[in-house]
Amino acid sequence: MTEQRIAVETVSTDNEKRMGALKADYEALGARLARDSIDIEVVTGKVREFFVAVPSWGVGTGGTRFARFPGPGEPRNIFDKLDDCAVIHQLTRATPTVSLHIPWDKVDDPRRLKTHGDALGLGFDAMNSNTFSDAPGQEKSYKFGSLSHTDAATRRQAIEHNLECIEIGQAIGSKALTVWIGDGSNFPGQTNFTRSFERYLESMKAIYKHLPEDWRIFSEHKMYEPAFYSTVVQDWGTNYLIATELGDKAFCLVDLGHHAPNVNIEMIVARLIQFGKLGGFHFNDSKYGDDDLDAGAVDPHRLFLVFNELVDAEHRRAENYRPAHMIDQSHNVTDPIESLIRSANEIRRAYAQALLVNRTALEGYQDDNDALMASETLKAAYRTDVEPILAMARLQDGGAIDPIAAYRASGYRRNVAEERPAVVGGGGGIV
Ligand SMILES: [Mn+2]
Repeated sequence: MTEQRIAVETVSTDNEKRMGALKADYEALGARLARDSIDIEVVTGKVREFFVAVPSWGVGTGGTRFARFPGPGEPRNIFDKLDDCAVIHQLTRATPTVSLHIPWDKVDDPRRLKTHGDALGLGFDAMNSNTFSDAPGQEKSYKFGSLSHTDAATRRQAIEHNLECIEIGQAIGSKALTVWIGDGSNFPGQTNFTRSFERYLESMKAIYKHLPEDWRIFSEHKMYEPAFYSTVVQDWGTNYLIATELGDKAFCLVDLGHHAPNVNIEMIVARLIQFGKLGGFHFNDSKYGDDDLDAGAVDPHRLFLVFNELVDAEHRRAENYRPAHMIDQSHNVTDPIESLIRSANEIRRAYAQALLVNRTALEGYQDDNDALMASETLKAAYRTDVEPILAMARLQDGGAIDPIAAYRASGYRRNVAEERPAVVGGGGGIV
């Protein structure tokens, strides 16, 4: 029996109030879609089967390099974090797994994580290693790099850390390792591009050698930051080279915030799908850089265009296509639970809208070079308000019609603030 963090009655009372309106809206949308020969039940069914993993680090308040302003009831440890993640899943029914970060989520016995997750009905998605900061008591520093470091002993330590992440992951049922490194340089001439990439590849191969048969490894590219002149894994091209060099279990992870402004991310996604190397996503949104804002909050159309590529791949049964969906965000001015609820819904919204694209018509317009109608075909799907589908999907799985309203009605944050001591703010640094 799954332990519910929010009283079931709170959710059902809030749902009662909204049930009549939802039924009317759902019926109206169903009739509208039926005119285009789309069965709303089929779309709702697909949305119900679409899931995205929540990052354990996302339920704590984030910050910028200037400051962090903690909110009430901050999770004290990974068990509190899992409780918060369970709330998000209880209300959205879209986030049954959590992505852990080591060493932040390390406990003496990883089986305790599994037991706590099981009780809450949560599983574990990809493990994230951390060689971009120094853990207390760590022998070698990553100040000048980790997997690509000039010093062999430092590289060895970074490799061992990744192997430890795999080991912990195996104990809790994870099946993937995500590797993002902060390695790079701040000044021209500081590092030799070729040598540092050679060292990185050698280290990654050492990790890959120990990857269990049924696991996948995701490498994540990022054009800049924390290194400001160059990073070792800077773009999708380099990422593709890595995945190809390593082998069949290696894939590229696309974090939407890790590109130059105006880069055509949906096209990168299409290329990686075409060559069987798309591993998955870190969803978030941004205006200027790696802002880690809520998915779909700034540019929902871009999110839709990414999903248009994903549904296209699903539609033509692309080979080696099994992307992992994960959120990677930092919540600085909102209640992290509310931001993650909203993000999970926005990601499902983009998926539902992409499912409405008339692909046969689109292909015809593309073949006829009818640019306007091809563009209109995408626009027609994007303009459709699919909220009744999303709400119905949540309701049918026992979630909330309006999850943020139900969350606020529950008083969850107030309640946990009573047992979790207030965190003092201050120093900068994203957590
Ligand atoms: Mn990321």
